[in-house]
Amino acid sequence: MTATTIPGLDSAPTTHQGLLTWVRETAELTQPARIEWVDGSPEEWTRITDLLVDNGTFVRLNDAKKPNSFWCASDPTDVARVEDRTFICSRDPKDAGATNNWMDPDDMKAIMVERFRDSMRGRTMYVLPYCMGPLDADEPMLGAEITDSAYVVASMHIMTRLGSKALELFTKDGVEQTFVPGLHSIGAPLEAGAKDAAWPCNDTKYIVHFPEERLIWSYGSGYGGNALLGKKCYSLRIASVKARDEGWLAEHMLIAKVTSPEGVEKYIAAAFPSACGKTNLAMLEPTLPGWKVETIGDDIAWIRIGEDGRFYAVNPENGFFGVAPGTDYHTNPNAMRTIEKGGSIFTNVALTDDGDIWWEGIGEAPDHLTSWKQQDWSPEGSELAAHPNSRYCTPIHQCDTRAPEWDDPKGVPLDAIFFGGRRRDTVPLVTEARDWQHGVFMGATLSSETTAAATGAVGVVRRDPMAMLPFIGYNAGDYFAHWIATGKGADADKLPKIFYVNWFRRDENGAFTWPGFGENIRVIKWALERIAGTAAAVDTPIGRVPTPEAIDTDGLDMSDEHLRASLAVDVEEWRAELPLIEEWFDKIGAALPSTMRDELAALRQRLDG
Ligand code: GTP
Ligand code: SPV
Ligand code: MN
Repeated sequence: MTATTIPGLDSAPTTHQGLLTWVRETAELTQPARIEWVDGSPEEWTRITDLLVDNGTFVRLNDAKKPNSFWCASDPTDVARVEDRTFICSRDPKDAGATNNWMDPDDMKAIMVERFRDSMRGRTMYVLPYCMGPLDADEPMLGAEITDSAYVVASMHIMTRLGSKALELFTKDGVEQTFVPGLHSIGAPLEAGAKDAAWPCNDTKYIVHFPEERLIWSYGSGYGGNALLGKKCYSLRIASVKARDEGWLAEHMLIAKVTSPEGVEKYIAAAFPSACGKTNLAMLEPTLPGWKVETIGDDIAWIRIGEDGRFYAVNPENGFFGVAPGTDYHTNPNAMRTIEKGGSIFTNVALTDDGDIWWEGIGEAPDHLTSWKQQDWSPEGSELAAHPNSRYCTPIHQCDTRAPEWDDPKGVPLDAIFFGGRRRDTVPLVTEARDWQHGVFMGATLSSETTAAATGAVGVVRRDPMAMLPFIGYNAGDYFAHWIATGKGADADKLPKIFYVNWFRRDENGAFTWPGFGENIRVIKWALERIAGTAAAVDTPIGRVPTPEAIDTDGLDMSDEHLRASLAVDVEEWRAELPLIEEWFDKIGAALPSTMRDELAALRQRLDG
């Protein structure tokens, strides 16, 4: 079939020649049965979700419990990001660096073109124009995804500013604007008369970025960060390259507004690796009376330096794609209230017999469930009902705690940046960096146990710089240099203060030493008091940590022993980190800024001193 005979090609609602040419060429390559231009309307949501129900991909939830919401189970092999199949195909391998998979872009394209050839046969090819970040930004950050997955269409309805309003911006002021093209295919052509799978995908997966071309090609997976290309692929991997070139930062960070009982408003951002607490902190319900936390973003921050020299952060997303297990009215009541309102997609959680959702940590299990593997499940069995990386996908506009300025194109001025990881030992509850460069060192050497958010072993400690290991679109050494340069370019007293936190330290019985969640406001309070110059700290070899008295423990139900254990800096444990940091720096190689080695040498000296 030549593309001109594919239904839908002629009905393009745009005159943008670049977009039209790309759509036509992609249709000729992938040979879909029809083409649909996605408009992002509520009618379209209804039509697409109905289609997904008819196809057996979605189960409509009980309207009385979760209105306009859907349960979905993926193929059991397609449940998380695939880091070993994710590539940065820069022209020069040096530009991908030691932390990314690399292949020559021409070689990669030759392989992938054969994968994409005829890959949409029998399917609908959807064209999704979208905008990451506010539509009224000076430079709207446009993208277009071509996909053969209706699940992706429904999810992008929630996660991005999708459809007609974004498409209008493609020809803003009569000028054809640039956009990031993302081609996605699940790699499962549907032969005539064949019955479709509920979650079609391919055993072979490629998640590929061409940074110089600002281009994304994704094949074989329908899941989350592999397939919703506006999220990690665009807003982190491609955006980080653009940010390097233009002097800003694209980071894996939540953004929140914190108001004290005195009414002082501060903005914070925090980078924690996947499944390490961003969404929970972004929606935190403070246990300290009078404190208020409002949500601006829960996963990604684009940070630009304003005319006044401060760091302004914008959330490019429009919804939450949050980890379900562990979420309940005690840990994250605001997430619960958000999803209760409906319009949500639940992937790989369990389904109750009365058409509601369930997961580990949401309360007592009913006697019978349909597990994420679509099997009968009862509490007596040993299998998990929900996959550990099961997710809710829900619109940000129905989150009661969203800050009024959440979609201000200017962004919000950051007062503090928190780096954090999941470590059962070594890393104390909170440490304040001495200065910007020391803070960058803390971020660059951040370590965390791997989680179910990516395929592979769980619980293995690895370096995850700025929580960006799987998302830096270029050389990690250059990325650290960019962080240092960004700080140098800004007014020193306007720089956000940097802190390093760990909610996940454990005692000898394996229990968390710190209660976490809503109690984390106590740590934020200390950090903001440090900025104001009113809280006490002790200087340790790794940075400044609170004295136990400096943490507000009013009304906190926890032993003094656990508090001290949370805050402890154990010199021997930190000495054991040194060779690991050394090894990590050796891996990064020549691109590592010498200041990072200086920081390591200084840390070593302080630990020995
Ligand atoms: P991604 O969406 O994958 O980027 O994860 P995230 O960083 O947003 O993590 P999220 O807030 O969803 O938390 C991941 C898991 O950690 C969930 O099971 C939470 O219940 C748990 N968690 C979050 N905050 C805390 C905390 O302060 N203490 C403890 N013990 N667990 C926490
Ligand atoms: C993460 O893994 O950091 C996520 C989920 O937020 S995904 O969208 O799959 O990247
Ligand atoms: Mn999250």
